[in-house]
Amino acid sequence: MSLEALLFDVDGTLADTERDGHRVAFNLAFVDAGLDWNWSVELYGKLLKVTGGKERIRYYLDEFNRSFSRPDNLDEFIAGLHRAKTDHYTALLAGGGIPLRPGVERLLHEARAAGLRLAIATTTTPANVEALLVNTLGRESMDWFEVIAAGDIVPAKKPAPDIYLYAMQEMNLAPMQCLAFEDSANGIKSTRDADLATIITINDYTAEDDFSDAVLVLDQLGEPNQPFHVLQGTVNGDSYVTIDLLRNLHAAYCRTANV
Ligand code: XBP
Ligand code: MG
Repeated sequence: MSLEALLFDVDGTLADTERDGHRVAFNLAFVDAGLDWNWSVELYGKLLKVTGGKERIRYYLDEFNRSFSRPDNLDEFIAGLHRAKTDHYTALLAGGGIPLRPGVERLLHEARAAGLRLAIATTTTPANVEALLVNTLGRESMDWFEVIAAGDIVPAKKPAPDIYLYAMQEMNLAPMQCLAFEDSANGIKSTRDADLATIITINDYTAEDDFSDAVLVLDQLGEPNQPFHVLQGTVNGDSYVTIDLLRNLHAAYCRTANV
């Protein structure tokens, strides 16, 4: 089976958005609401166990702030905090706050030139994806992705496979025709259960995660003048991710899977 499409996670994969983007925006929303909550860099690493901002706030209350006296309508309270957080996050990105990770823009251009189809599969809110793409690649980049599967579009967020299954269904593609790009344990659980071959680029929050199911684990996608470091898997002398490398990885994966 030939490689037809690349499916990308957003947070941590396209850009390092968590520590200096989402975390900061949550804290600003807490200040707006008159709350004394502050999510430190370290605490946020623990909170990342749960994907989705609303789900993360609830997890924080359940596990790290049990003494907080909850309002009667907790769902609406959390939804309000999360709306404010999204406003802060998109404003941070509009200010040019977060660049794409090395190799991302180059690889997207090369994939388009090679005729590969592109999609996004993320737990983050659609407005956040748009803010990142528009402010790093320009508004036209929204059209590069055939499907932008994001946020509450599926009820079960990562580590459930649903968001990837949704994207592939919309594109009428089978897992064996795709490669996925992820950065985290929750991400690879989601791709693995969607039967997708996955390339991981780690970041500070995910470096110790279990990526034994990945076809390749890298520190970053790399550029001609900025070689990647291979942390797991094999490349044949490549120093940055190219379409040829992806086709080779995909072919090897198909051979192993006997398709
Ligand atoms: C990303 C997330 C998101 C963001 C917050 O996970 O966990 O929840 O942190 O986004 P992944 P929202 O990279 O695995 O998709 O606040 O918009 O929900
Ligand atoms: Mg991620």
